[in-house]
Amino acid sequence: MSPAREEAYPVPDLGELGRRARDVLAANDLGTMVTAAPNLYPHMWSWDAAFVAAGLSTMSVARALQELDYLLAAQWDSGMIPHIVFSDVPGYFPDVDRWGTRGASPEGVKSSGICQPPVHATMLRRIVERATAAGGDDARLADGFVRRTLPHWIRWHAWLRSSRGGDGSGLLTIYHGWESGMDNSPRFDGPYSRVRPGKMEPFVRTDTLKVTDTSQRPSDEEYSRYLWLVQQMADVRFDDARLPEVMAFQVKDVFMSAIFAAANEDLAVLAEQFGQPDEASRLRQWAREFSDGVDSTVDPLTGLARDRDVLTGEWIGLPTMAGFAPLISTHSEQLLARQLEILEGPDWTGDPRLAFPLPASTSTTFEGLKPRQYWRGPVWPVMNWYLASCLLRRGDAKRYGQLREASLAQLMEGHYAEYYEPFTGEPLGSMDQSWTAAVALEWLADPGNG
Ligand code: 2M8
Repeated sequence: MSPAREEAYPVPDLGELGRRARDVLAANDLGTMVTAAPNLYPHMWSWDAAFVAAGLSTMSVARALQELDYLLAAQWDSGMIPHIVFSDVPGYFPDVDRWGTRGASPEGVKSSGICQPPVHATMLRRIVERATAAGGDDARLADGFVRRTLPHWIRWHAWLRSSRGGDGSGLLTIYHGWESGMDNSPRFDGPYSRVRPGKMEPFVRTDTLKVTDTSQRPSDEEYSRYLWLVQQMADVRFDDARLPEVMAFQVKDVFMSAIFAAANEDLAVLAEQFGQPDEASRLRQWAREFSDGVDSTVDPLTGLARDRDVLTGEWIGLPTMAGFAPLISTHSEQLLARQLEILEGPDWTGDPRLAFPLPASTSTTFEGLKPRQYWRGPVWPVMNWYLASCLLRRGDAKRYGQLREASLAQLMEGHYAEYYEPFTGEPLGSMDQSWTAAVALEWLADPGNG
């Protein structure tokens, strides 16, 4: 780090950061679930819940497992874990009625009808390791939890593999940008441009009532496409087998596929530990299949991984964070080295204009960069922690340490914001985002030096 950078980094007051993170999670906790954020997202989101559970486990393994249990209770008969489990708090749109999932979801479950990236098994493995190291009640609880829930996590992975990745490409298909978790990323501009909304119920958004600077959120036109896709699914009663025939948006999501590859490896470790060697070897096969699938998308010119539009067959090679999918899952040392070089180069964390040397959601030199707009440019703390934790798993304590230092310095500004402006460090979106607080606790709990 340059001397100028060095100076820009105050030594973080870890105690204060940790206390604030705990306060955010406690305030967002409804008792049954920790909502993704107060007001803006007053429900449980699938991948948020997994990150939140990891953060909670630094304080209470029991509370962390309860969070995962609550999510699992909403699992559909097919094996899908829905992307939203609704609380009774009003004020989020689209709500369960607009989703039209009643009858398709299990009796008593109020959920959306799509999925999100499967980070759960990776977070569960983390929690189990933490609990095992603590011993005593924590270890016993985690042991009982894995024994009881392992079949459900395996069913989730089996559903992803068969319904979304059964074509042998080693890549998962998404039918809605919301499934990627990176809703309005420029990755999806091409596929969305071909979604032509038909006749549907009028709607009133609630997100722009809460984030009143509308330049930070997707546009109304984008929302009408999002809702049209919901309607297309509802029209076939969320029948997985019919989605390929009817959906106007179908993308092979490379980042989600890499997450799936890593999660299969983690679930295989748990299956092995808990006496299921056959399941472990099936999961390892999927891990390999999807890590190969991700590697196969890399553009030899840019070195970045690419999505593919299933309906047109076109590659989507924009410089977004998804291009770094191989950092999560590749077995190729050469590819890993090339990706790290790009990551640390002038288009990403090496850009001297950055407030902190952290990867943004798109390259900072990308012509379509919108530094304040959601997934079109801001820095997302949760993603930085996730990528860093993948590097640490590979034994790269040095880079983990650098990302940790910059991430903690970023969070010193006094909020746990959903996302940050890359050049000024201004907090944006929700100011009390649960997963941001959760990953702060993870950074604090794990200095990365073993
Ligand atoms: C955002 O997505 C939701 C829709 O799912 C929204 O904008 O209403 C995304 O950032 C997503 O990745 C995240 O899980 C969710 C809750 O934090 O918010």
